[in-house]
Amino acid sequence: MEGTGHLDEPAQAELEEQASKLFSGRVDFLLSAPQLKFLPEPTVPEIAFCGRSNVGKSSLLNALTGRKAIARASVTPGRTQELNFFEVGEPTLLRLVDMPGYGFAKAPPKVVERWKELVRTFLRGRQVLVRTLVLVDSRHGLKDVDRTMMQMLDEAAVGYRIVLTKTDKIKASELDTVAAATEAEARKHIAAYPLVHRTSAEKGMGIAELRAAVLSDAGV
Ligand SMILES: Nc1nc2c(ncn2[C@@H]2O[C@H](COP(=O)(O)OP(=O)(O)O)[C@@H](O)[C@H]2O)c(=O)[nH]1
Ligand SMILES: [Mg+2]
Repeated sequence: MEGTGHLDEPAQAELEEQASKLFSGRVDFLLSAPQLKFLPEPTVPEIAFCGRSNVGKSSLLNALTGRKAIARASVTPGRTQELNFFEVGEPTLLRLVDMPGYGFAKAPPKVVERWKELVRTFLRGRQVLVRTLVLVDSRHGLKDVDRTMMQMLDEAAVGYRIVLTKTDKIKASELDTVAAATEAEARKHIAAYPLVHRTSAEKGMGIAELRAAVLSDAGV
């Protein structure tokens, strides 16, 4: 999808330039919150990232911030149950929140319940959370665990963008099909942005536009 969807070309280019400057500046890991009592003070707008384990979340965070390893890629899939906070800007203008991955194979029901509880409470109670990005592997499209996540976001009234990842791995025609199907489903969700983002952390596709969208969502 094209940037924020409602800007003319010069305005979009300027927003991308501004976003690129911001994200190439200060980006620091702040803290990791295994429980909600460890959340940082809600002082700036936050944008959260979520998706199935292995969807490419760490890689996307690294691509957005132009870092090699701000977020560790593939530690042990499904093991991380913390919310990781990163601060962007000097002084801090916004935070990125790396949410625990979901849909990992053979997770014990207790782990899944714990994940749901943590995420649901965070989504409902976090006043500064302005947007969530739901990452979806473009090779697979939406899965039931993504739909569960989307429903939780609808219920918490947290607006979200669906971001297709790893688009370098499929043909353009296949990407069009997946994007269309995903958008058709997004339109049925109250809190979903109707257009999907197409990204490749590997090739850099869609990254500048997504950065601009994040900046615009943060309203800074
Ligand atoms: N080809 C390709 N591979 C990717 C892309 N993004 C992530 N990957 C690979 O997918 C795997 C999982 O990525 P990671 O960022 O660790 O996923 P996470 O578990 O969601 O944080 C790694 O082997 C990455 O190298 C991409 O845009 N293109
Ligand atoms: Mg990761």
